[in-house]
Amino acid sequence: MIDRRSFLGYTGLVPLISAVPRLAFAADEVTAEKADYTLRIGIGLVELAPDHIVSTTLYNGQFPGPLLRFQEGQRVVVDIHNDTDTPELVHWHGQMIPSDVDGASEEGSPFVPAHGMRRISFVPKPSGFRFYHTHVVAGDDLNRGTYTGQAGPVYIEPKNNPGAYDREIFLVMKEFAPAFSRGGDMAMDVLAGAPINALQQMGRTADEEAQEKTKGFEVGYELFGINGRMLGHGEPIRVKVGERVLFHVLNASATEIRSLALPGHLFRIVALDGNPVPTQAEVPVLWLGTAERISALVEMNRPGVWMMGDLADDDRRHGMGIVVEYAELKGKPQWIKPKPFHWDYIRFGKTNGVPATPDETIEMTIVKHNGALNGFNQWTLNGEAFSMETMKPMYTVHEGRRYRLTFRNASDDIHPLHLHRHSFELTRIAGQPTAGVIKDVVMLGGFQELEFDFVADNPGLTLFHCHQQLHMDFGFMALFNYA
Ligand SMILES: [Cu+2]
Repeated sequence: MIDRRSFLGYTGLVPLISAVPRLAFAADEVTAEKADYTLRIGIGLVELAPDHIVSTTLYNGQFPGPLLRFQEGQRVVVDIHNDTDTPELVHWHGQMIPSDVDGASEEGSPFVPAHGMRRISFVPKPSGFRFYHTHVVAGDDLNRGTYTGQAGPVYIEPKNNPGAYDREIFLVMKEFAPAFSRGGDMAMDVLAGAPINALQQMGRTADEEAQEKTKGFEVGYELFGINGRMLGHGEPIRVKVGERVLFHVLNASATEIRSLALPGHLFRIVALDGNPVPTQAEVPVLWLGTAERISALVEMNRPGVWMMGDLADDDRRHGMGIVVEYAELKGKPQWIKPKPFHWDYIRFGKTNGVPATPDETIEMTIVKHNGALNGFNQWTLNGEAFSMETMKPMYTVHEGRRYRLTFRNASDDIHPLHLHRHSFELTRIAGQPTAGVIKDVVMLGGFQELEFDFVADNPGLTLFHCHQQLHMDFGFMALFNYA
């Protein structure tokens, strides 16, 4: 069981791990202060189960990486050591920090050199559930990028603590042992809203024009777990009747959309991507795109021994779940398949919310080109695939202006769209207007449309991309530049 106390105990040790920097720094930088946190990137083992021990790249030799608790607005110094043979990047997902420490080379953040280190410093914000993860390109290397175990939760303590709960539990959902497969993923019926004919037609045209008649590679996984343990192999979450547990759930997958249900219980959504929602609604199932976070309160009012797990039977049987056990009860964990449930962000928005008027609207149409890059699908935004060679910014924004991004998805894939260094407000999902839901990743449905607004309030190069590693590595990125 990883509850707040044990996580705190663990993170308490982190600052004690320190080492002599192997790179030269400006003298004042080194002597001025000692790091508040140290992250070591290195190969290690994750014991998902006694007979399933995987070797992968980790933070501080553990999966997930240590929970880092920051205070909103209080500057932190982090030493990042890279004990691997390849340059690395640590991205502080969901934080509004400068480009050079954000951890994306496209924005100009320096790499942490192989067998070297980098000291960074930033002021954590905004408050809420964030995370950190590697931001290198994996391409065709399944030992790189988010296919590895380089992910860990961040909690930025707010100035005012919202909500009443008895316990806080962090859950990191993650697959291991990836492999490429042909034939493509099945489209999933996850999100509210219907496909748009014109976008389906555009998708068919792209399929016809593609040189390759087969779909490109997708990634599948052998092993699944929550907090690095397969279902039934970690400590169960032990609860008492009447307890109110606040779950902070992170989907740390490289490529997959995940679901989570606890039979007989409802989740009261209090925050999405760490940001409190205007309307707290109860749902039977959580759906999370890659890199999305959900904070949900569960009232423990249905005694039993339960599997809290993914709806996908195959993934759950291969480990995607965790046992929830009421005090004094023993026995085989029970799973009850929930009724089909569509995820609809609008439920958590303002009632009859009308968003502010944007100063400018930018439209992006997303097209998949089957197998166009050595068997990998290529992705284009308005006909252009992002080039890692030129890293040319596609859009220029002006500080203080409000931008509306309109996305049109001419593919059957769900895309978890992510904007760095800014939050955005959802303003329209599948034709329905909405306001008040603030996020940094949002799932765009297959052949659907979506709009979000962001205010250009954090000058510096800013990366936008799909958080599906296969999509971002093969074209699905764009850079925003401040004028
Ligand atoms: Cu995508």
